[in-house]
Amino acid sequence: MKNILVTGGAGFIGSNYINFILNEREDDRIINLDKLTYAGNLENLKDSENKPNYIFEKGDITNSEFVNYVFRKYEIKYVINFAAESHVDRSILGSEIFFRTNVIGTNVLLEAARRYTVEKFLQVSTDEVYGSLGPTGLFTESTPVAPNSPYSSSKTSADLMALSFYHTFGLPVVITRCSNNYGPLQFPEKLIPLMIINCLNNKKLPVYGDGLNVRDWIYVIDHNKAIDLVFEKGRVGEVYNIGASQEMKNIDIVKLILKHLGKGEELIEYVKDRPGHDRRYAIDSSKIQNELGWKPSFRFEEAIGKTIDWYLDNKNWWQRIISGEYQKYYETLYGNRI
Ligand code: NAD
Ligand code: TDX
Repeated sequence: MKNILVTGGAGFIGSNYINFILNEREDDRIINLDKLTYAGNLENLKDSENKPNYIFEKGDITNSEFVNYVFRKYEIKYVINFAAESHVDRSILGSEIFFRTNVIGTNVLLEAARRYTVEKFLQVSTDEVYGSLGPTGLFTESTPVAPNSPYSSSKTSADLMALSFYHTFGLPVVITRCSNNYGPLQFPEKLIPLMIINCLNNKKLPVYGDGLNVRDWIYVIDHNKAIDLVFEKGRVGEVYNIGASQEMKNIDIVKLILKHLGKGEELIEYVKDRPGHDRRYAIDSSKIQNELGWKPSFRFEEAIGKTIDWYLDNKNWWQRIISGEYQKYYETLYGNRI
């Protein structure tokens, strides 16, 4: 049995990961360490919470005393670090917490991993570390890092730190860099759930700038299968890009959601652009495909429909979220843009 510390397991990707893994196998024990920030929601884990090999510990990855206690208590030998502040717009409104959690928090975990001789440490990272692309080309693992937002610069710092722990101390670190995820349980500050929910509420759909920025979309289950493979078989000291080669312009996604929900394009509202808005992301994932045999199984056209249906079927989940603190954030961000 492996004792796997999963941090940030109450967030979007982490909770999908835990639910998926605990459904697949019973021989690993997952210890989910999460601070339960605005983005963390234990309701995401209701399918897993009663499983005997699932444990939840509420805590902050920047608290080294607590992190060390968790490593000791559960004899942690494996770490998958999902925990992060993850939203670019919030990092523009206030960057401090991004550097605290994403950089200091990762440092605390790496130090604990050294102390307790962890056998694998997977750092979940993002394609945003590579900066922005022009109309052509793809990010490969050897593309130089050139982050543009406080969020992406904090993730880049964490990546470089993790690699330095491999080179200096021989800590068995591996890094995944994935493109934009979508699917069930995504917090409604991100493009796809925000547009679905606004559409269902007949609210305006705020498209930044000219709407022609491009993102490369991957269904969250495909991302998590890739993480699992890298966790099991990825070579330490290496970076693996993850992406499903499904580039879309933002405006085309918004129109697709409107069409799927039978609403008119008059709901679209072009608003002031995000400062420093990266124009295009696109991932070359041939390394993980050729070396580890991963390939994505969901096509965007099909999985976006599944995702929209999930939000239609789970109105209670997102209504509870948007009725609280989130309302204040929405006013702060979009009040200034219109
Ligand atoms: P999310 O914001 O939905 O979830 C983050 C989770 O981390 C939450 O449960 C939160 O409570 C927890 N957390 C935050 N600060 C913490 C702290 N100090 N201590 C302990 N827990 C803390 O994020 P997500 O979209 O699920 O992203 C997960 C990871 O994947 C992040 O590292 C992100 O950078 C990376 N990533 C995300 C995407 C994407 O499209 N969402 C793409 C590539 C990489
Ligand atoms: O209201 C909006 N209007 C809009 O036009 C929002 C929220 C977004 N956008 C645009 C900005 C981006 O071009 O949509 C695109 C996607 O935006 P986000 O969902 O905020 O994602 P992004 O900034 O691309 O970052 C995401 O992918 C990489 C995740 O939030 C990161 O955690 C991940 O690392």
